[in-house]
Amino acid sequence: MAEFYPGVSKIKYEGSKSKNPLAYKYYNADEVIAGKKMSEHMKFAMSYWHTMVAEGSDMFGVGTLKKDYGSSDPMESARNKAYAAFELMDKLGIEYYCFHDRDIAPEGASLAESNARLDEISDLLLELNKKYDKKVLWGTANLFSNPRFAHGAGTAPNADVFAFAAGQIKKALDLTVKLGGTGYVFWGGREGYETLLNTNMGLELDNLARLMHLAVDYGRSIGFKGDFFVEPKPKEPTKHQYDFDSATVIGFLRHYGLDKDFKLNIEANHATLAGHTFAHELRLARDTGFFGSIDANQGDMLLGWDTDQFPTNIYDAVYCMYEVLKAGGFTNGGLNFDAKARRASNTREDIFMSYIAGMDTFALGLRIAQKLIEDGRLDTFVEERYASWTKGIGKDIVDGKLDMKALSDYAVKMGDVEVDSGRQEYLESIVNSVIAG
Ligand code: XUL
Ligand code: CO
Repeated sequence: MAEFYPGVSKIKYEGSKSKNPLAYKYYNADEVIAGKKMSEHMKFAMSYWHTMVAEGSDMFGVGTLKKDYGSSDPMESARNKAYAAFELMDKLGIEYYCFHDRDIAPEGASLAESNARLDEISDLLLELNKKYDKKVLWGTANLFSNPRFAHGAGTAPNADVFAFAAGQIKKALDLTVKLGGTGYVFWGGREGYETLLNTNMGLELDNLARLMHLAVDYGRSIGFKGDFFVEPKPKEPTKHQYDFDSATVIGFLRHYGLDKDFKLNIEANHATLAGHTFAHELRLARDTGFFGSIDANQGDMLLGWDTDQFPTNIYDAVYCMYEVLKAGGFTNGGLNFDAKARRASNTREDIFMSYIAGMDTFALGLRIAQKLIEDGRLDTFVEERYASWTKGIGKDIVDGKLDMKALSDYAVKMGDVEVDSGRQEYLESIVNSVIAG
């Protein structure tokens, strides 16, 4: 098989002093940190859509990096793309990948033809999974690119569109199971609305939940034991996306009885679009039992849209890995790079440098987060800050022993309260000192 990235050999760990652009400086796959190999902590995944498909077009210009994989025949190109994907993962030492149905095989003239194409390409992917020892992290269906989904998929006003979406999800679940995936993602796509003037919101929300229930029932019936994930996003493409943020999604899942089967796939850039930090979304998921998987990327705070940049912000990676470690690590989820090289980063080497930058950033994040936990000052501070809840009146409140009258009597007797310092600046300086080493 022809090499698609001939200028690049296997990327190795060379340590922080290395100036080699095609080497890891912090990601050392087999190094053990906190009892686990770095590769097991991270579960890095390649996103098929950005890495293998998107050519860098934007609304002002066409693509800057051709990804036809040496053929103008769509199926030949899809096969070559699969070989290229495994060459890339092998060279980067990435174990997992994530895909939409339409990323791996071109859509046909009918659902039946599209499905037949998926059967053919997934046979090849299965063979390549075995040959290279790679796995699917999660699969999903593209329910947003084709014009039939202009008004949504599960939330479309037309029931035929809902049925088509269900057909696609059924197939995408078949593929996920066939390829050994441990997750299935619902990202809203166009599940939202532009104007209430044409929208029956109540029905749309009910239908979205119906589609998810159908997916769970079908998935479990074919032996899918992994997690279903919802990936929150507040806007883009629609003005009001129903899966706005983690809190909204958790409420939705509980309201519709989906909370046993679903967890969250939290994306950094989506968190910031919702006006939250990445860490906030992760903490909420962890504290409510919905922590599942992560789409690692970053936005540009001055732009305010979903730029899907490769993550290079060390603070964000530290706070993210802090949450991952505190959550006990990934089970069915992992760190998927839902990220693309900038349009002007237009060579095949750039995609390697982009992954190296992202993986090294998260490796640094893991190393520093573990040091912060070992350091213990943050944990101790928080523990002491809430100490009043473990004894006396606080414990009685938690144990449900006091009513409003009893609390009022206590407050009247107590006089005023002495309020302690939150010490934010001091705590931030601890983080800096641990980062600086
Ligand atoms: C879109 C997005 C998607 C999902 C998968 O913003 O993040 O790529 O991750 O559909
Ligand atoms: Co994403």
